[in-house]
Amino acid sequence: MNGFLGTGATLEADLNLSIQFLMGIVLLCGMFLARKGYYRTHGVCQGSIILLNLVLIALIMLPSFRRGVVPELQSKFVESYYFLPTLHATLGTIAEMLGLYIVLRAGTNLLPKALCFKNYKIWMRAALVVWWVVIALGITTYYVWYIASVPKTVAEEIQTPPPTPKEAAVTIVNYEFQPKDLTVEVDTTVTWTNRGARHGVTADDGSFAATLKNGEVFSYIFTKPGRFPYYCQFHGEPGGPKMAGSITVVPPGQ
Ligand SMILES: [Cu+2]
Repeated sequence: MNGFLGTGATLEADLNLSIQFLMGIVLLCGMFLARKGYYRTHGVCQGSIILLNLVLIALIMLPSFRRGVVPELQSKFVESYYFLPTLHATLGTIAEMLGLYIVLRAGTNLLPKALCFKNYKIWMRAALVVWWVVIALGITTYYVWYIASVPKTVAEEIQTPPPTPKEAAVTIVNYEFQPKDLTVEVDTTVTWTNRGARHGVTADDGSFAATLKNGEVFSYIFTKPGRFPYYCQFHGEPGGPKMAGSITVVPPGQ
């Protein structure tokens, strides 16, 4: 399902981005609460944000990182597409742990004396700065994943003539090819349009291969009858069952 920010990102990604940004603002407000002497409200405010963030990490960010980044991390670490989310995830983990530590120290008596810091201001300010650096990295990751290359605007798409019988379309959305299995006549041009993070379209028999960022398209003309399975080289493998699809090509008039 597409999100509400109009970038072609998933609803999850849009929700997460918006909530993270709002949480950063709430943390800043929480800082002013402490300055004014409302320590209890301050504690509840910052503590809730840190716990809410833990939920978002578990439900959205960690799964997305494991799906989109981990499989390609070793070979493509230097690319901003993989490097930025990795830096974001590393610093984000540190920020979350720092936050939990401060909550334990300031809000409970659970920590042994040796682990208790004295200078609240320094620890809390450092955590807030790291937290905002992480938010900035998260926004940059969102930009690189979903906005950096969107060559076609919606307006251009509307001007594109409707597909003739010899053209067919597959949309890549939410880690799926839609439709997953498509039947076309010989000499049909099939066009894949990516409406998500980076994906691939690779024939099992190697006859075509492409990598598509969000908004990019790839076309291939099928000139011979047969069944042509393909997969995403980032999130699937030949034969499925993960991210894969097939084009069945039949003689004209069938
Ligand atoms: Cu994919």
